[in-house]
Amino acid sequence: MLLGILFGLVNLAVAETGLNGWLRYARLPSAETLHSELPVHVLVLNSTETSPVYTAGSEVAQGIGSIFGKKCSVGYSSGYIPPDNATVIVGTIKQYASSGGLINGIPELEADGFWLNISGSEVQILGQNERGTLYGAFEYLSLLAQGNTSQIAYASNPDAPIRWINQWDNLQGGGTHGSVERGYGGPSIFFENGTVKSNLTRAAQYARLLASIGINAVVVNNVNANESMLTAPIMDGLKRIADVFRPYGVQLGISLYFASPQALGELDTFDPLDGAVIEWWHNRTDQIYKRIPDFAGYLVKANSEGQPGPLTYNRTLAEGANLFARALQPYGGVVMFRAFVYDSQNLNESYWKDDRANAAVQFFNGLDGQFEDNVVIQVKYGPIDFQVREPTSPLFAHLQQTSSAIELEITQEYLGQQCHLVYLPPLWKTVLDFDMRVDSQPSLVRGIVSGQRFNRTLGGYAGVANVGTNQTWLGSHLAMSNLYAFGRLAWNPRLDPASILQDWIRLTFNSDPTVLDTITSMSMESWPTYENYTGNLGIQTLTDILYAHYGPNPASQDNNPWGQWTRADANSIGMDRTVWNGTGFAGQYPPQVAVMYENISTTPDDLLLWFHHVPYTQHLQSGQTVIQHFYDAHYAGAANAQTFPSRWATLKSKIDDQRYEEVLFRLTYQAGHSIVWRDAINNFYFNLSNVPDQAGRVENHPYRIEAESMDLSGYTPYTVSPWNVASGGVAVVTTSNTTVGTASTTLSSITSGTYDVAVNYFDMAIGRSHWQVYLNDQLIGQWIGDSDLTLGHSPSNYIDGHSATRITFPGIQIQKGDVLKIAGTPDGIEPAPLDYISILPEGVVD
Ligand code: GCV
Repeated sequence: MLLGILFGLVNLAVAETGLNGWLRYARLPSAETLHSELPVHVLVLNSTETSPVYTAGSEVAQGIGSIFGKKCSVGYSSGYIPPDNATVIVGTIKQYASSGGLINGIPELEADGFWLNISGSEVQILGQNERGTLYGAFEYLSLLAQGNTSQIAYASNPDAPIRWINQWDNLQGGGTHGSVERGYGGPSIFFENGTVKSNLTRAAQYARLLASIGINAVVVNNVNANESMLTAPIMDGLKRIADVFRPYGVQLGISLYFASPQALGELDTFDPLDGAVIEWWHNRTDQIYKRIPDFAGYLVKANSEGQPGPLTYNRTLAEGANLFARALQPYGGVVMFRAFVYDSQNLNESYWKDDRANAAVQFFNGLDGQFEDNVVIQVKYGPIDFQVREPTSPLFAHLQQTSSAIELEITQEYLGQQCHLVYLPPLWKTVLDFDMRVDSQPSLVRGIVSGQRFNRTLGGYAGVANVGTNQTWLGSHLAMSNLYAFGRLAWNPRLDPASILQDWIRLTFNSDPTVLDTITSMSMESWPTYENYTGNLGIQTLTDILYAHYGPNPASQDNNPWGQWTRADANSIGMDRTVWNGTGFAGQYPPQVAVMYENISTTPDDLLLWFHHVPYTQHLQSGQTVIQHFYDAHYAGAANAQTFPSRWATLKSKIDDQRYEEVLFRLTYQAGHSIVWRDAINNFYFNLSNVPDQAGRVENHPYRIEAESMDLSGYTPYTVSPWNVASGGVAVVTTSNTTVGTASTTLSSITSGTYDVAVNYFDMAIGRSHWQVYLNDQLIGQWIGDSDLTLGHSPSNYIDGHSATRITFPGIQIQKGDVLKIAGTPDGIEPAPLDYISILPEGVVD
């Protein structure tokens, strides 16, 4: 069956590509019966074609036509509202009042807020501003598309003014397109050949999707920025992007390269206090605003991971941020200044007290209150870097006279790169709902970033999305729930992740109860499942941090200056971040939180190894030991991932074929890769600690046959690095680039019956090898190693945890004594690597 999926994808009848995301406006099954409750006309108040109000009117008419098959006309009024039944009135509150509309009873709205009043076929959508009107229109359509035509009247206001998307797009690097750093949905939709694309259709479609979830700005280029962003041709191109964004109320921002004046050869310094540098930035900012009057502002990564910044000149981070802030002030622009500042070269693990997690609070120490009012400090949710679990960044508690925004990573860099299903809002909520207890008072992170807790007027949310030209935007249909939920939470962080998800499912697929229940349960289980088979108890995602950030490589965390250390040795594991004996990080929190993390007994199990260095035999609050928890969690996580494909399969015929097959392909891959993860981590810690698994599972695989122990011809054993990503540490590779290798075995100790035959192999990015499986010389399956292309995760050129994968041929009849043979044909320098086969009785996973 899987073979059919692998080869059948291209032949499926064209169905839905995912391009419309959650804005499909699919015809409702109950459409006809609802016709009488629907408007027939949209009246748009005072607007020009580039205004979001105009867009709102067209969207409503188009949506009603598409969802209900009912024609809805659009009219435009410049000052008078004709009496008319069955009409949707669309405009700003101000336009409505000046057209004679009665606004008594409508609550005061905040910037970008809206009033939505649905009374049968009479509907008012009134925004505080033009953008708010469009948000109201999308809210109305979201209700309709979910079959909700109830009478309602309410005002909705965003929790925070900053609701920005960051794209890490490069001007070049993805063939003719720009590449996207940590992007898994293809190359840039904004850049090609070192400049802005001529065709910006996708940019406009993106703005439409984002407007529908309340996003009001996009920073279009990588925080590792290029100075040429500020050259005239690129600024002209940026103007074109801003022009296609504008009808959707989405403003454009850019990331800056701090040393631009020098890098462009125009000055010999970039010292932020130098008069010529100050003038240079003012001048460039003027040039941008001449082209883009509603330009949102700058995003700045400074003195981090090799980027220049104010510290290069011994200036403070505040002096650096204020340089840009002052240039933007005349225009109302904002500087998003990143708190991700650390020294990645000089951290030394042999010093017990060195700790990258301390960096942000240390670098910003004493600067609170020194930033201009239009500076917002953009803080990653945790102190390291978007790991599967981190404590909340303590910096949020230190910025009381400075606005802050939380940076969330929608693109799943350390969380499976869109090849593993991970619905992120439950993770995000652990941070947004975290109470910092500043001055022993309630201080939820969401209250801090919205500005409410410390009375700031700016602040909010930055989501690193990194969509690409792939029709699914993020590379995976199910990953789009994360983008959708980011916008919804930025608007209202009190929402429940499951209920946001269900809106998304109804809009993206349909309201069938099986569809709703299946996708909800899988998605809500997905983060704990992934955490279970990757990195537990706050040890971080145990991925390869020196290469692709994708597959397992626990050893890569330590013995380098990057500071994502685990300090695992033969007896113990974890970072001691206590004040009394460790790096002191726990003391960066306000006292009530600090005391909780300082003590092992009050530290939650899921962050134990983040804060404490303990023996593997340390008992958790759950009663289990650390090491046994590792083993059990990895088995539980991988076991749950095995259920995803069959649960998804219950949706066949309930959703369109294309999306059904594409999702099934990814979930099947995830099930296989989760076993690679499980074994790599368990083997690594078993080998290190020598503590056996109480359940006897680790390094005990009764259903496996190692390739290196089969009869080999044209294949030769190969020692894999890291050893733990291959079963037994060894794979086989062809003896040359042109030799077909075979590995055969006689199944003499098997009971005749029906089995699933799983084959673990390595799909590197350097070739398209071809494998065939024979039973007694009869072909039972074959595949080409090109899933690295289809999947879009960071490619690997090596035999490692990123390329390790599994394919399963279910329901194979095997007789005792049958001969199983794998033939591997290399391609280029990819030597058809093979790890092992498993002959699995029904229901067994190994
Ligand atoms: C854009 C991590 C990522 C980098 C990213 C950086 C950042 O280190 O791996 O790709 O750079 O964070 O957020 O600046």
